[in-house]
Amino acid sequence: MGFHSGFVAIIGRPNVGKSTLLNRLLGTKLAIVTPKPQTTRNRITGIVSWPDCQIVFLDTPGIHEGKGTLNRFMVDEAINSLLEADMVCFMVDAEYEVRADDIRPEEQGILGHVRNAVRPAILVINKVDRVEKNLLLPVLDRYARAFPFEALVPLSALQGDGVDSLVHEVKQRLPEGERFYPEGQLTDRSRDFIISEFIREKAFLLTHQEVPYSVAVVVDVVQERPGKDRLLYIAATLHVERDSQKGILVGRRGEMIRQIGSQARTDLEAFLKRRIFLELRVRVEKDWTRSDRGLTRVGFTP
Ligand SMILES: Nc1nc2c(ncn2[C@@H]2O[C@H](COP(=O)(O)OP(=O)(O)O)[C@@H](O)[C@H]2O)c(=O)[nH]1
Ligand SMILES: [Mg+2]
Repeated sequence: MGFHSGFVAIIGRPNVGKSTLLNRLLGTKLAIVTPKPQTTRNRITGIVSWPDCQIVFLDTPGIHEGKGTLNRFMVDEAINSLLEADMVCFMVDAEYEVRADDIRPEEQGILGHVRNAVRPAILVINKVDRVEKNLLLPVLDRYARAFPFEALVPLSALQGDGVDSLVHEVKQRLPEGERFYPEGQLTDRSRDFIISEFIREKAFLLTHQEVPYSVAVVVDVVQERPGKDRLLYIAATLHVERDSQKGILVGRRGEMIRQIGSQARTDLEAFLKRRIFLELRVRVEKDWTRSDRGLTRVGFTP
C-alpha cells in the first residue's frame, strides 16, 4: 500500500471540543482551549504523521450566528476550511444531544454547509465521558438518518477514549498522496501566532463578560538574549476596544496584566522548552472587532 495523506476539517458549534480534539490528536497543546465559547478565531492546522500516512487536521472557529466583522471572519474561516479539506469531522456535544429529541437548527445549518461542500463526513459525538453510553443510540440514529455519514464515532477528546477509532476511520478514507509537510512539523502556523494565542488564552480565561471577546494579541518582538541563561525576550501588545477594557486588563496596580503575563510565560516556557522574559502592554484600538480595517490593525489577515 502506498502513502496516504489529506486535510481533515474539524467543524461544529462553539465549545463542542474541537480544539481539545486537535490537541489530543497532536499529543500536545497547540490550540488554546477555554470553557468560554468562541475561543478559537482562526483556522489552525495540526499535522499528525505516521510512517504510512499524514493527516493535516484543521481546527476551526465554531459556526454560529454572530454579528460584527470579527464574528463573520470567524465563521468564514470555518466554512473556507471545509473547501480546503478532503474530509470533514462534524462534532456535536453528547451531553446536549442525549437530552434533545431532535437535531437543532444550528446543527442542521452546519450539515447544510457540509452538504454544499460535497465532502465525505464523519460524525464525532464528543464528551461521552459526561453521558451514559446507552443514551447515545437515539442520537446515532437521528444523525444517521439526517446525513449519509461515512462513520459515527463517539469519543472523549478530553480523556482520549475513542480517539484511536476516529483516526482509524479517517486513515482508511484518505486519498493516496505524498506528505504535505516534513515529518515532525506540528503546524503551519508561525511561532509568533502560537505565542500570541497562548497569551490570548490567559486574557480570555482571566477576564469576564465582553472583555475576552475584545482582546487581540500581537507579538511585537521575539529576540534571543545572549548570556548565561539564554533568555528568549518576547514583547507583545494586547489590543482592546475601549478605555474601560484597558483598565480591566491592566488591573489595579497592574495586577491583572502581571497575572496574564506570568501564566502565559509558564505555558510558553513549556511549549518552547526554554526560559522566557515576557513583556506585555495594553493598547486601545477603538472598536477593532467591527471593521475590516480594525481586524487588520490587530493582526488578522483576511
Ligand atoms: N467533559 C468533557 N469536556 C470536554 C471534552 N472536550 C472538550 N471539553 C471541554 O469543553 C470546553 C470547550 O472546549 P474547546 O476545545 O475549547 O471547544 P471548541 O470551542 O469546540 O474548540 C472546554 O472547557 C473543554 O475542556 C470532553 O471530551 N469531555
Ligand atoms: Mg476551539
